Formats: sequence, C-alpha cells, structure tokens
Amino acid sequence: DINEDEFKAILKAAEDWPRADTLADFSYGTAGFRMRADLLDYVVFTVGLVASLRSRKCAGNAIGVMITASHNPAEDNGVKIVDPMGEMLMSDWEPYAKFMANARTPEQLRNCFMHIINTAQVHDHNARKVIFARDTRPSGARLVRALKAALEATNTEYVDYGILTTPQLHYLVKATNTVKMDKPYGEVSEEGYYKKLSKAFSEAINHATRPPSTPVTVDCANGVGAPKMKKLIEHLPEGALDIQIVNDRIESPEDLNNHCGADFVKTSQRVPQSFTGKAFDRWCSLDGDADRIIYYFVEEGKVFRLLDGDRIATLAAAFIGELVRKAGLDEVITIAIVQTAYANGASTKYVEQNLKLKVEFTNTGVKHLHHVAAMKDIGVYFEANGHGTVLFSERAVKAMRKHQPQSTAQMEALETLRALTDLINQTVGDALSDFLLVETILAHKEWTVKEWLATYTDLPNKLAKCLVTDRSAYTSVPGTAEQRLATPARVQPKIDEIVSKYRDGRCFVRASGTEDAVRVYGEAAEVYDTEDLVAKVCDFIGSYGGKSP
Ligand code: G16
Repeated sequence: DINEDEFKAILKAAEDWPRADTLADFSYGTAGFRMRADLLDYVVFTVGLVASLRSRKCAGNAIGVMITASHNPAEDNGVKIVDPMGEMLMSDWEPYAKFMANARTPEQLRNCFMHIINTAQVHDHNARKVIFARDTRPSGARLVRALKAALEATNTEYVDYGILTTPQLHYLVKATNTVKMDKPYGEVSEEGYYKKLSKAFSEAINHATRPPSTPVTVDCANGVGAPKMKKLIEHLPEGALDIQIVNDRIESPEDLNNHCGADFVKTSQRVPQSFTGKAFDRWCSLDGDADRIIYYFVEEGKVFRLLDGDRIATLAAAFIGELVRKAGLDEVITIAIVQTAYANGASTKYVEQNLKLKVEFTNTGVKHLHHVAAMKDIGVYFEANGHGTVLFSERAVKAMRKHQPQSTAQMEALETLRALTDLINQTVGDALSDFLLVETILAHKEWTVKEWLATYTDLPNKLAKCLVTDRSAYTSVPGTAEQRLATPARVQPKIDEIVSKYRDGRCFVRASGTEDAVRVYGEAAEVYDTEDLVAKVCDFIGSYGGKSP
C-alpha cells in the first residue's frame, strides 16, 4: 500500500512543478518524452517518481534518467529512463510513465502511484537509487531541479553526473549495478568510461599494420559531444589518431544541431556548417547527445557522399565476420544484422547476398533493434541515421574466452575480437565508441572513405517531414516494421498507387515519435524519381491543409 507520509511529501513537492495546461496527453515516444522544454517540468517530476518506483522494483539497483532532446532543436528537451543493465526502460513500464505524466490532479497522481505499486508489484519499502545527467541545453538545469524534487520527496538516493552524453549515462548505470559482480562493466566514473574505451582501442588497433594515416574531422553538432570528444582524445594513445574538431560552440545554445550534426547531414544530404574538407577527406558528425554518428566526404567536383548507419553496420558486420572466421570460431558463433525500414534497400541486399548474413527488421527506435540484436550470438544493429551498436552475447563472449588459438593469425584475430567487446558500448548506440570502432576497422583494412563507399551503391533515397494537425492519426500495421499505414485509411492505398509508377520504388509514411510531424521515406532507381515520388506523397498528405485525410 501507499506510504501516506511519502505521498504527502510528493504532493507538496509537486506544487512547485505544475503540469503544463495542454489538452493533449504526453506520450513516451521513440526515445522517452520529448517536447518544448517549457512543457516538461511536471513530466520530468513524474519521471523522477517512476524511476524511484522502478528502482524499488529492481531490488534497489540504480536506474538512470537522461535529460536530453538529442537531435531536436535547442528549444526542445526530453527525458528518458534507463534500466539497470544500461538498456532502455522495459516496454511494460512505458505506459506507467505515460499514465503518471498525464495525471492532472492530486487524486489522479495518487491513483497512478498506487496503480504502479499494485500492478507492477513494487515493494514500497525497498531501497531505491537513481543516477542522472543532462545534455548542454540551458533548460536542462531547471529540469534537473524538478527531477531532484521528486527524488527527494520519495527519499531516493541519487547521483547527479552533470553534463554527459546519453551513452555515458547508460555506461554509468551498468557500471554502477555491476560493481560487485565478477565482471564489472567498468569503473563507475566518467573517467572510467574514457579509460575503458582508450584501452580497448589500443588493443583493437594493435594488430593493424598501422593506425589510420589520414586525419579525421568530427562535427560535434555544437553539443555535448564536443567537450566529451575532447576528453576522449586526451585519453587516446599518443599519435594513434589525428582528430580535428569543428562545431564545438556549446556556449551558444541556438547553434545546437543548427545546420550541423548527424541528423542535419543525413536528412539534408549535405555537409554541415564549418565544413572545409577537400576531396576524399574523412569527416563525421555526431548528434546533439552523441549517440549517433555518420561519416561522409566530398568527391572532386564537390559531389557529396554519405556513409551512414547502414554503412557502419555493413562495415562492422563484415569485419567482425572476418575476425570470427580467422579466429576459427565461425562454426560456433553466428552474426545477424538488425535494421529498420529506413535502411537503404541496397544495404539489405548487400548484407544478404555478399555478406550472406540474415537481416531482421524492427520498428524505428533503438529500443526495438536492441531487443532483437540481444537474442543473437553477435547482433549488429544500426538505424540508417547512425544510431546503433554491436551486441556480443554471453555465449559468444564465453566462446571467445575459452577458444585456444591454433596459430598466430588465429590468436591475433581473437585478441582483436576480445578488444572489440570492450570498445563497443554494449548498452546502447554510442557515437564516441562507434567512432573508434570505425577508425579501428578502416585502419585494419587500410581503407580510405573511397574503398568503404565502393562496397555497394546506395539506391537514391529521400527523407521528408510533413506537418499534420494530429500525427497520432497515423498508425502503422503491426508486424510491417512501420512500412504500411493502418490509419488514416485512405493514405496507404494512395501511397501504393503512387509507388507503383516508379522503378524499384519504395515509400512509407510513419508518425515521428520525437517530433510533431510525420516522416515520409522514399527510394527509387533514379534520383529524380525519388524526389518526385516523395514530393507526390507529401503533396497528397499536405493536400488536406495539414489535416489528416
Ligand atoms: C531518437 C531515437 C532513434 C530514432 C530517432 C528518430 O533518436 O533514439 O532510435 O531513430 O529518434 O525517431 P522518430 O522518427 O520516431 O522521430 P535521438 O538521437 O533523437 O535520440
């Protein structure tokens, strides 16, 4: 039952963080709650309450709360909950978070609190701990106060890690909860994160003929990735990589993700502000909370070439596959790739036909991909937008540990593989870790961006955004990886009709879970067909004057 003293304290604290007066309900979307920062105070307060209950449910293990709106514009913010092993909040609990954020009166809040305790069978007297961090958005400081108010009212022990990247917080949650285990995930500090990555990186490039000989430039989206990448560089072995940084103006919030960063480069398919690269120079962009990374370059004549999440997935899967084979483990360990509908059709074909690996599709959102990848021996998952990682199962790690190499070549492959399990963030997609992974692979293969691009040719593609009055009217048919709309009923037949007119045409529409818009993705054999196809679908949706057809 509810602890009356605790609940009194909650109500008292809630007075300072009133719910924004919106008619619409808040929802726990692709990456938690995300909206205009001035609407979020109460939402963050209630997330504090849910995180406290979640920790009690998880036997007092630390739960993470990250305050960030990642790729969204600077005036937005968001909040999401991280489970004990560093993974996203268990999906069964998302409705609880939604329910609580939408409680409009003290009675409703009380009912929600009681409901969670009863249905999730939370032992009210259990220990509870929450650790949290935020990105560089100025609104973060106020939202942290709302969070602390909820944690203090619920007598929850907490650690405020200040400003971190999202994946760093995921790392710290797992490190905190494994500290007493046989194999702790890493030291419980930001410093520990850099130490783990740099040690693993040194080991991973140890058997490469030479480190990448050309410099790489990182666009940090004017966000938290900038100071954190600089700290990472301080920890890397001397001379290992020549890294230049651009777009690191975190002191001017309006510059965050503005004409720079992974989302801008991927969606507009052009170079970011401050780009000074010459032909074939290697560049990459992080997003606003440094969980996504994409690479790109320009060819002579300024032709823009993108090496997105699909490219990182195929690069990583091919490399890890080779190592598994060279180490003599290919009979024991299998590799699978997980993608979303946004994956370029050419990448899927390449994985199936050239790499001979199995591809599975899930809905958008790393939480969905992660879940499927975690069931494989080695699961490589990346969204085309550059958000992803590689998961090594306990089974695969054991096989690598036990395997006795039969030759120096086998031993070297095995050592590199083992280093990758530490280099790659096992909790969530992590731009800093993925950056070191890509650099490691390019070093081993002695590849420039040119060879990397040559592996396959992308189908021309376009991603557009349409503003509609009610994006919740757009729902997908379950089991189609969001490639078909169930509602509004008239839209899917029309899309099918339009798509049928283009060679290799593919197009789908889905409601964004992070922005107030629907996304339209299209592919076709020719660039002008792709443009035309997406424009026609957008026109159809827009022809209702922003109203849902
Ligand atoms: C978040 C999610 C990603 C997702 C992206 C766009 O990214 O973590 O998995 O691909 O939003 O989602 P949607 O199309 O539903 O708006 P981030 O980097 O903003 O946290």
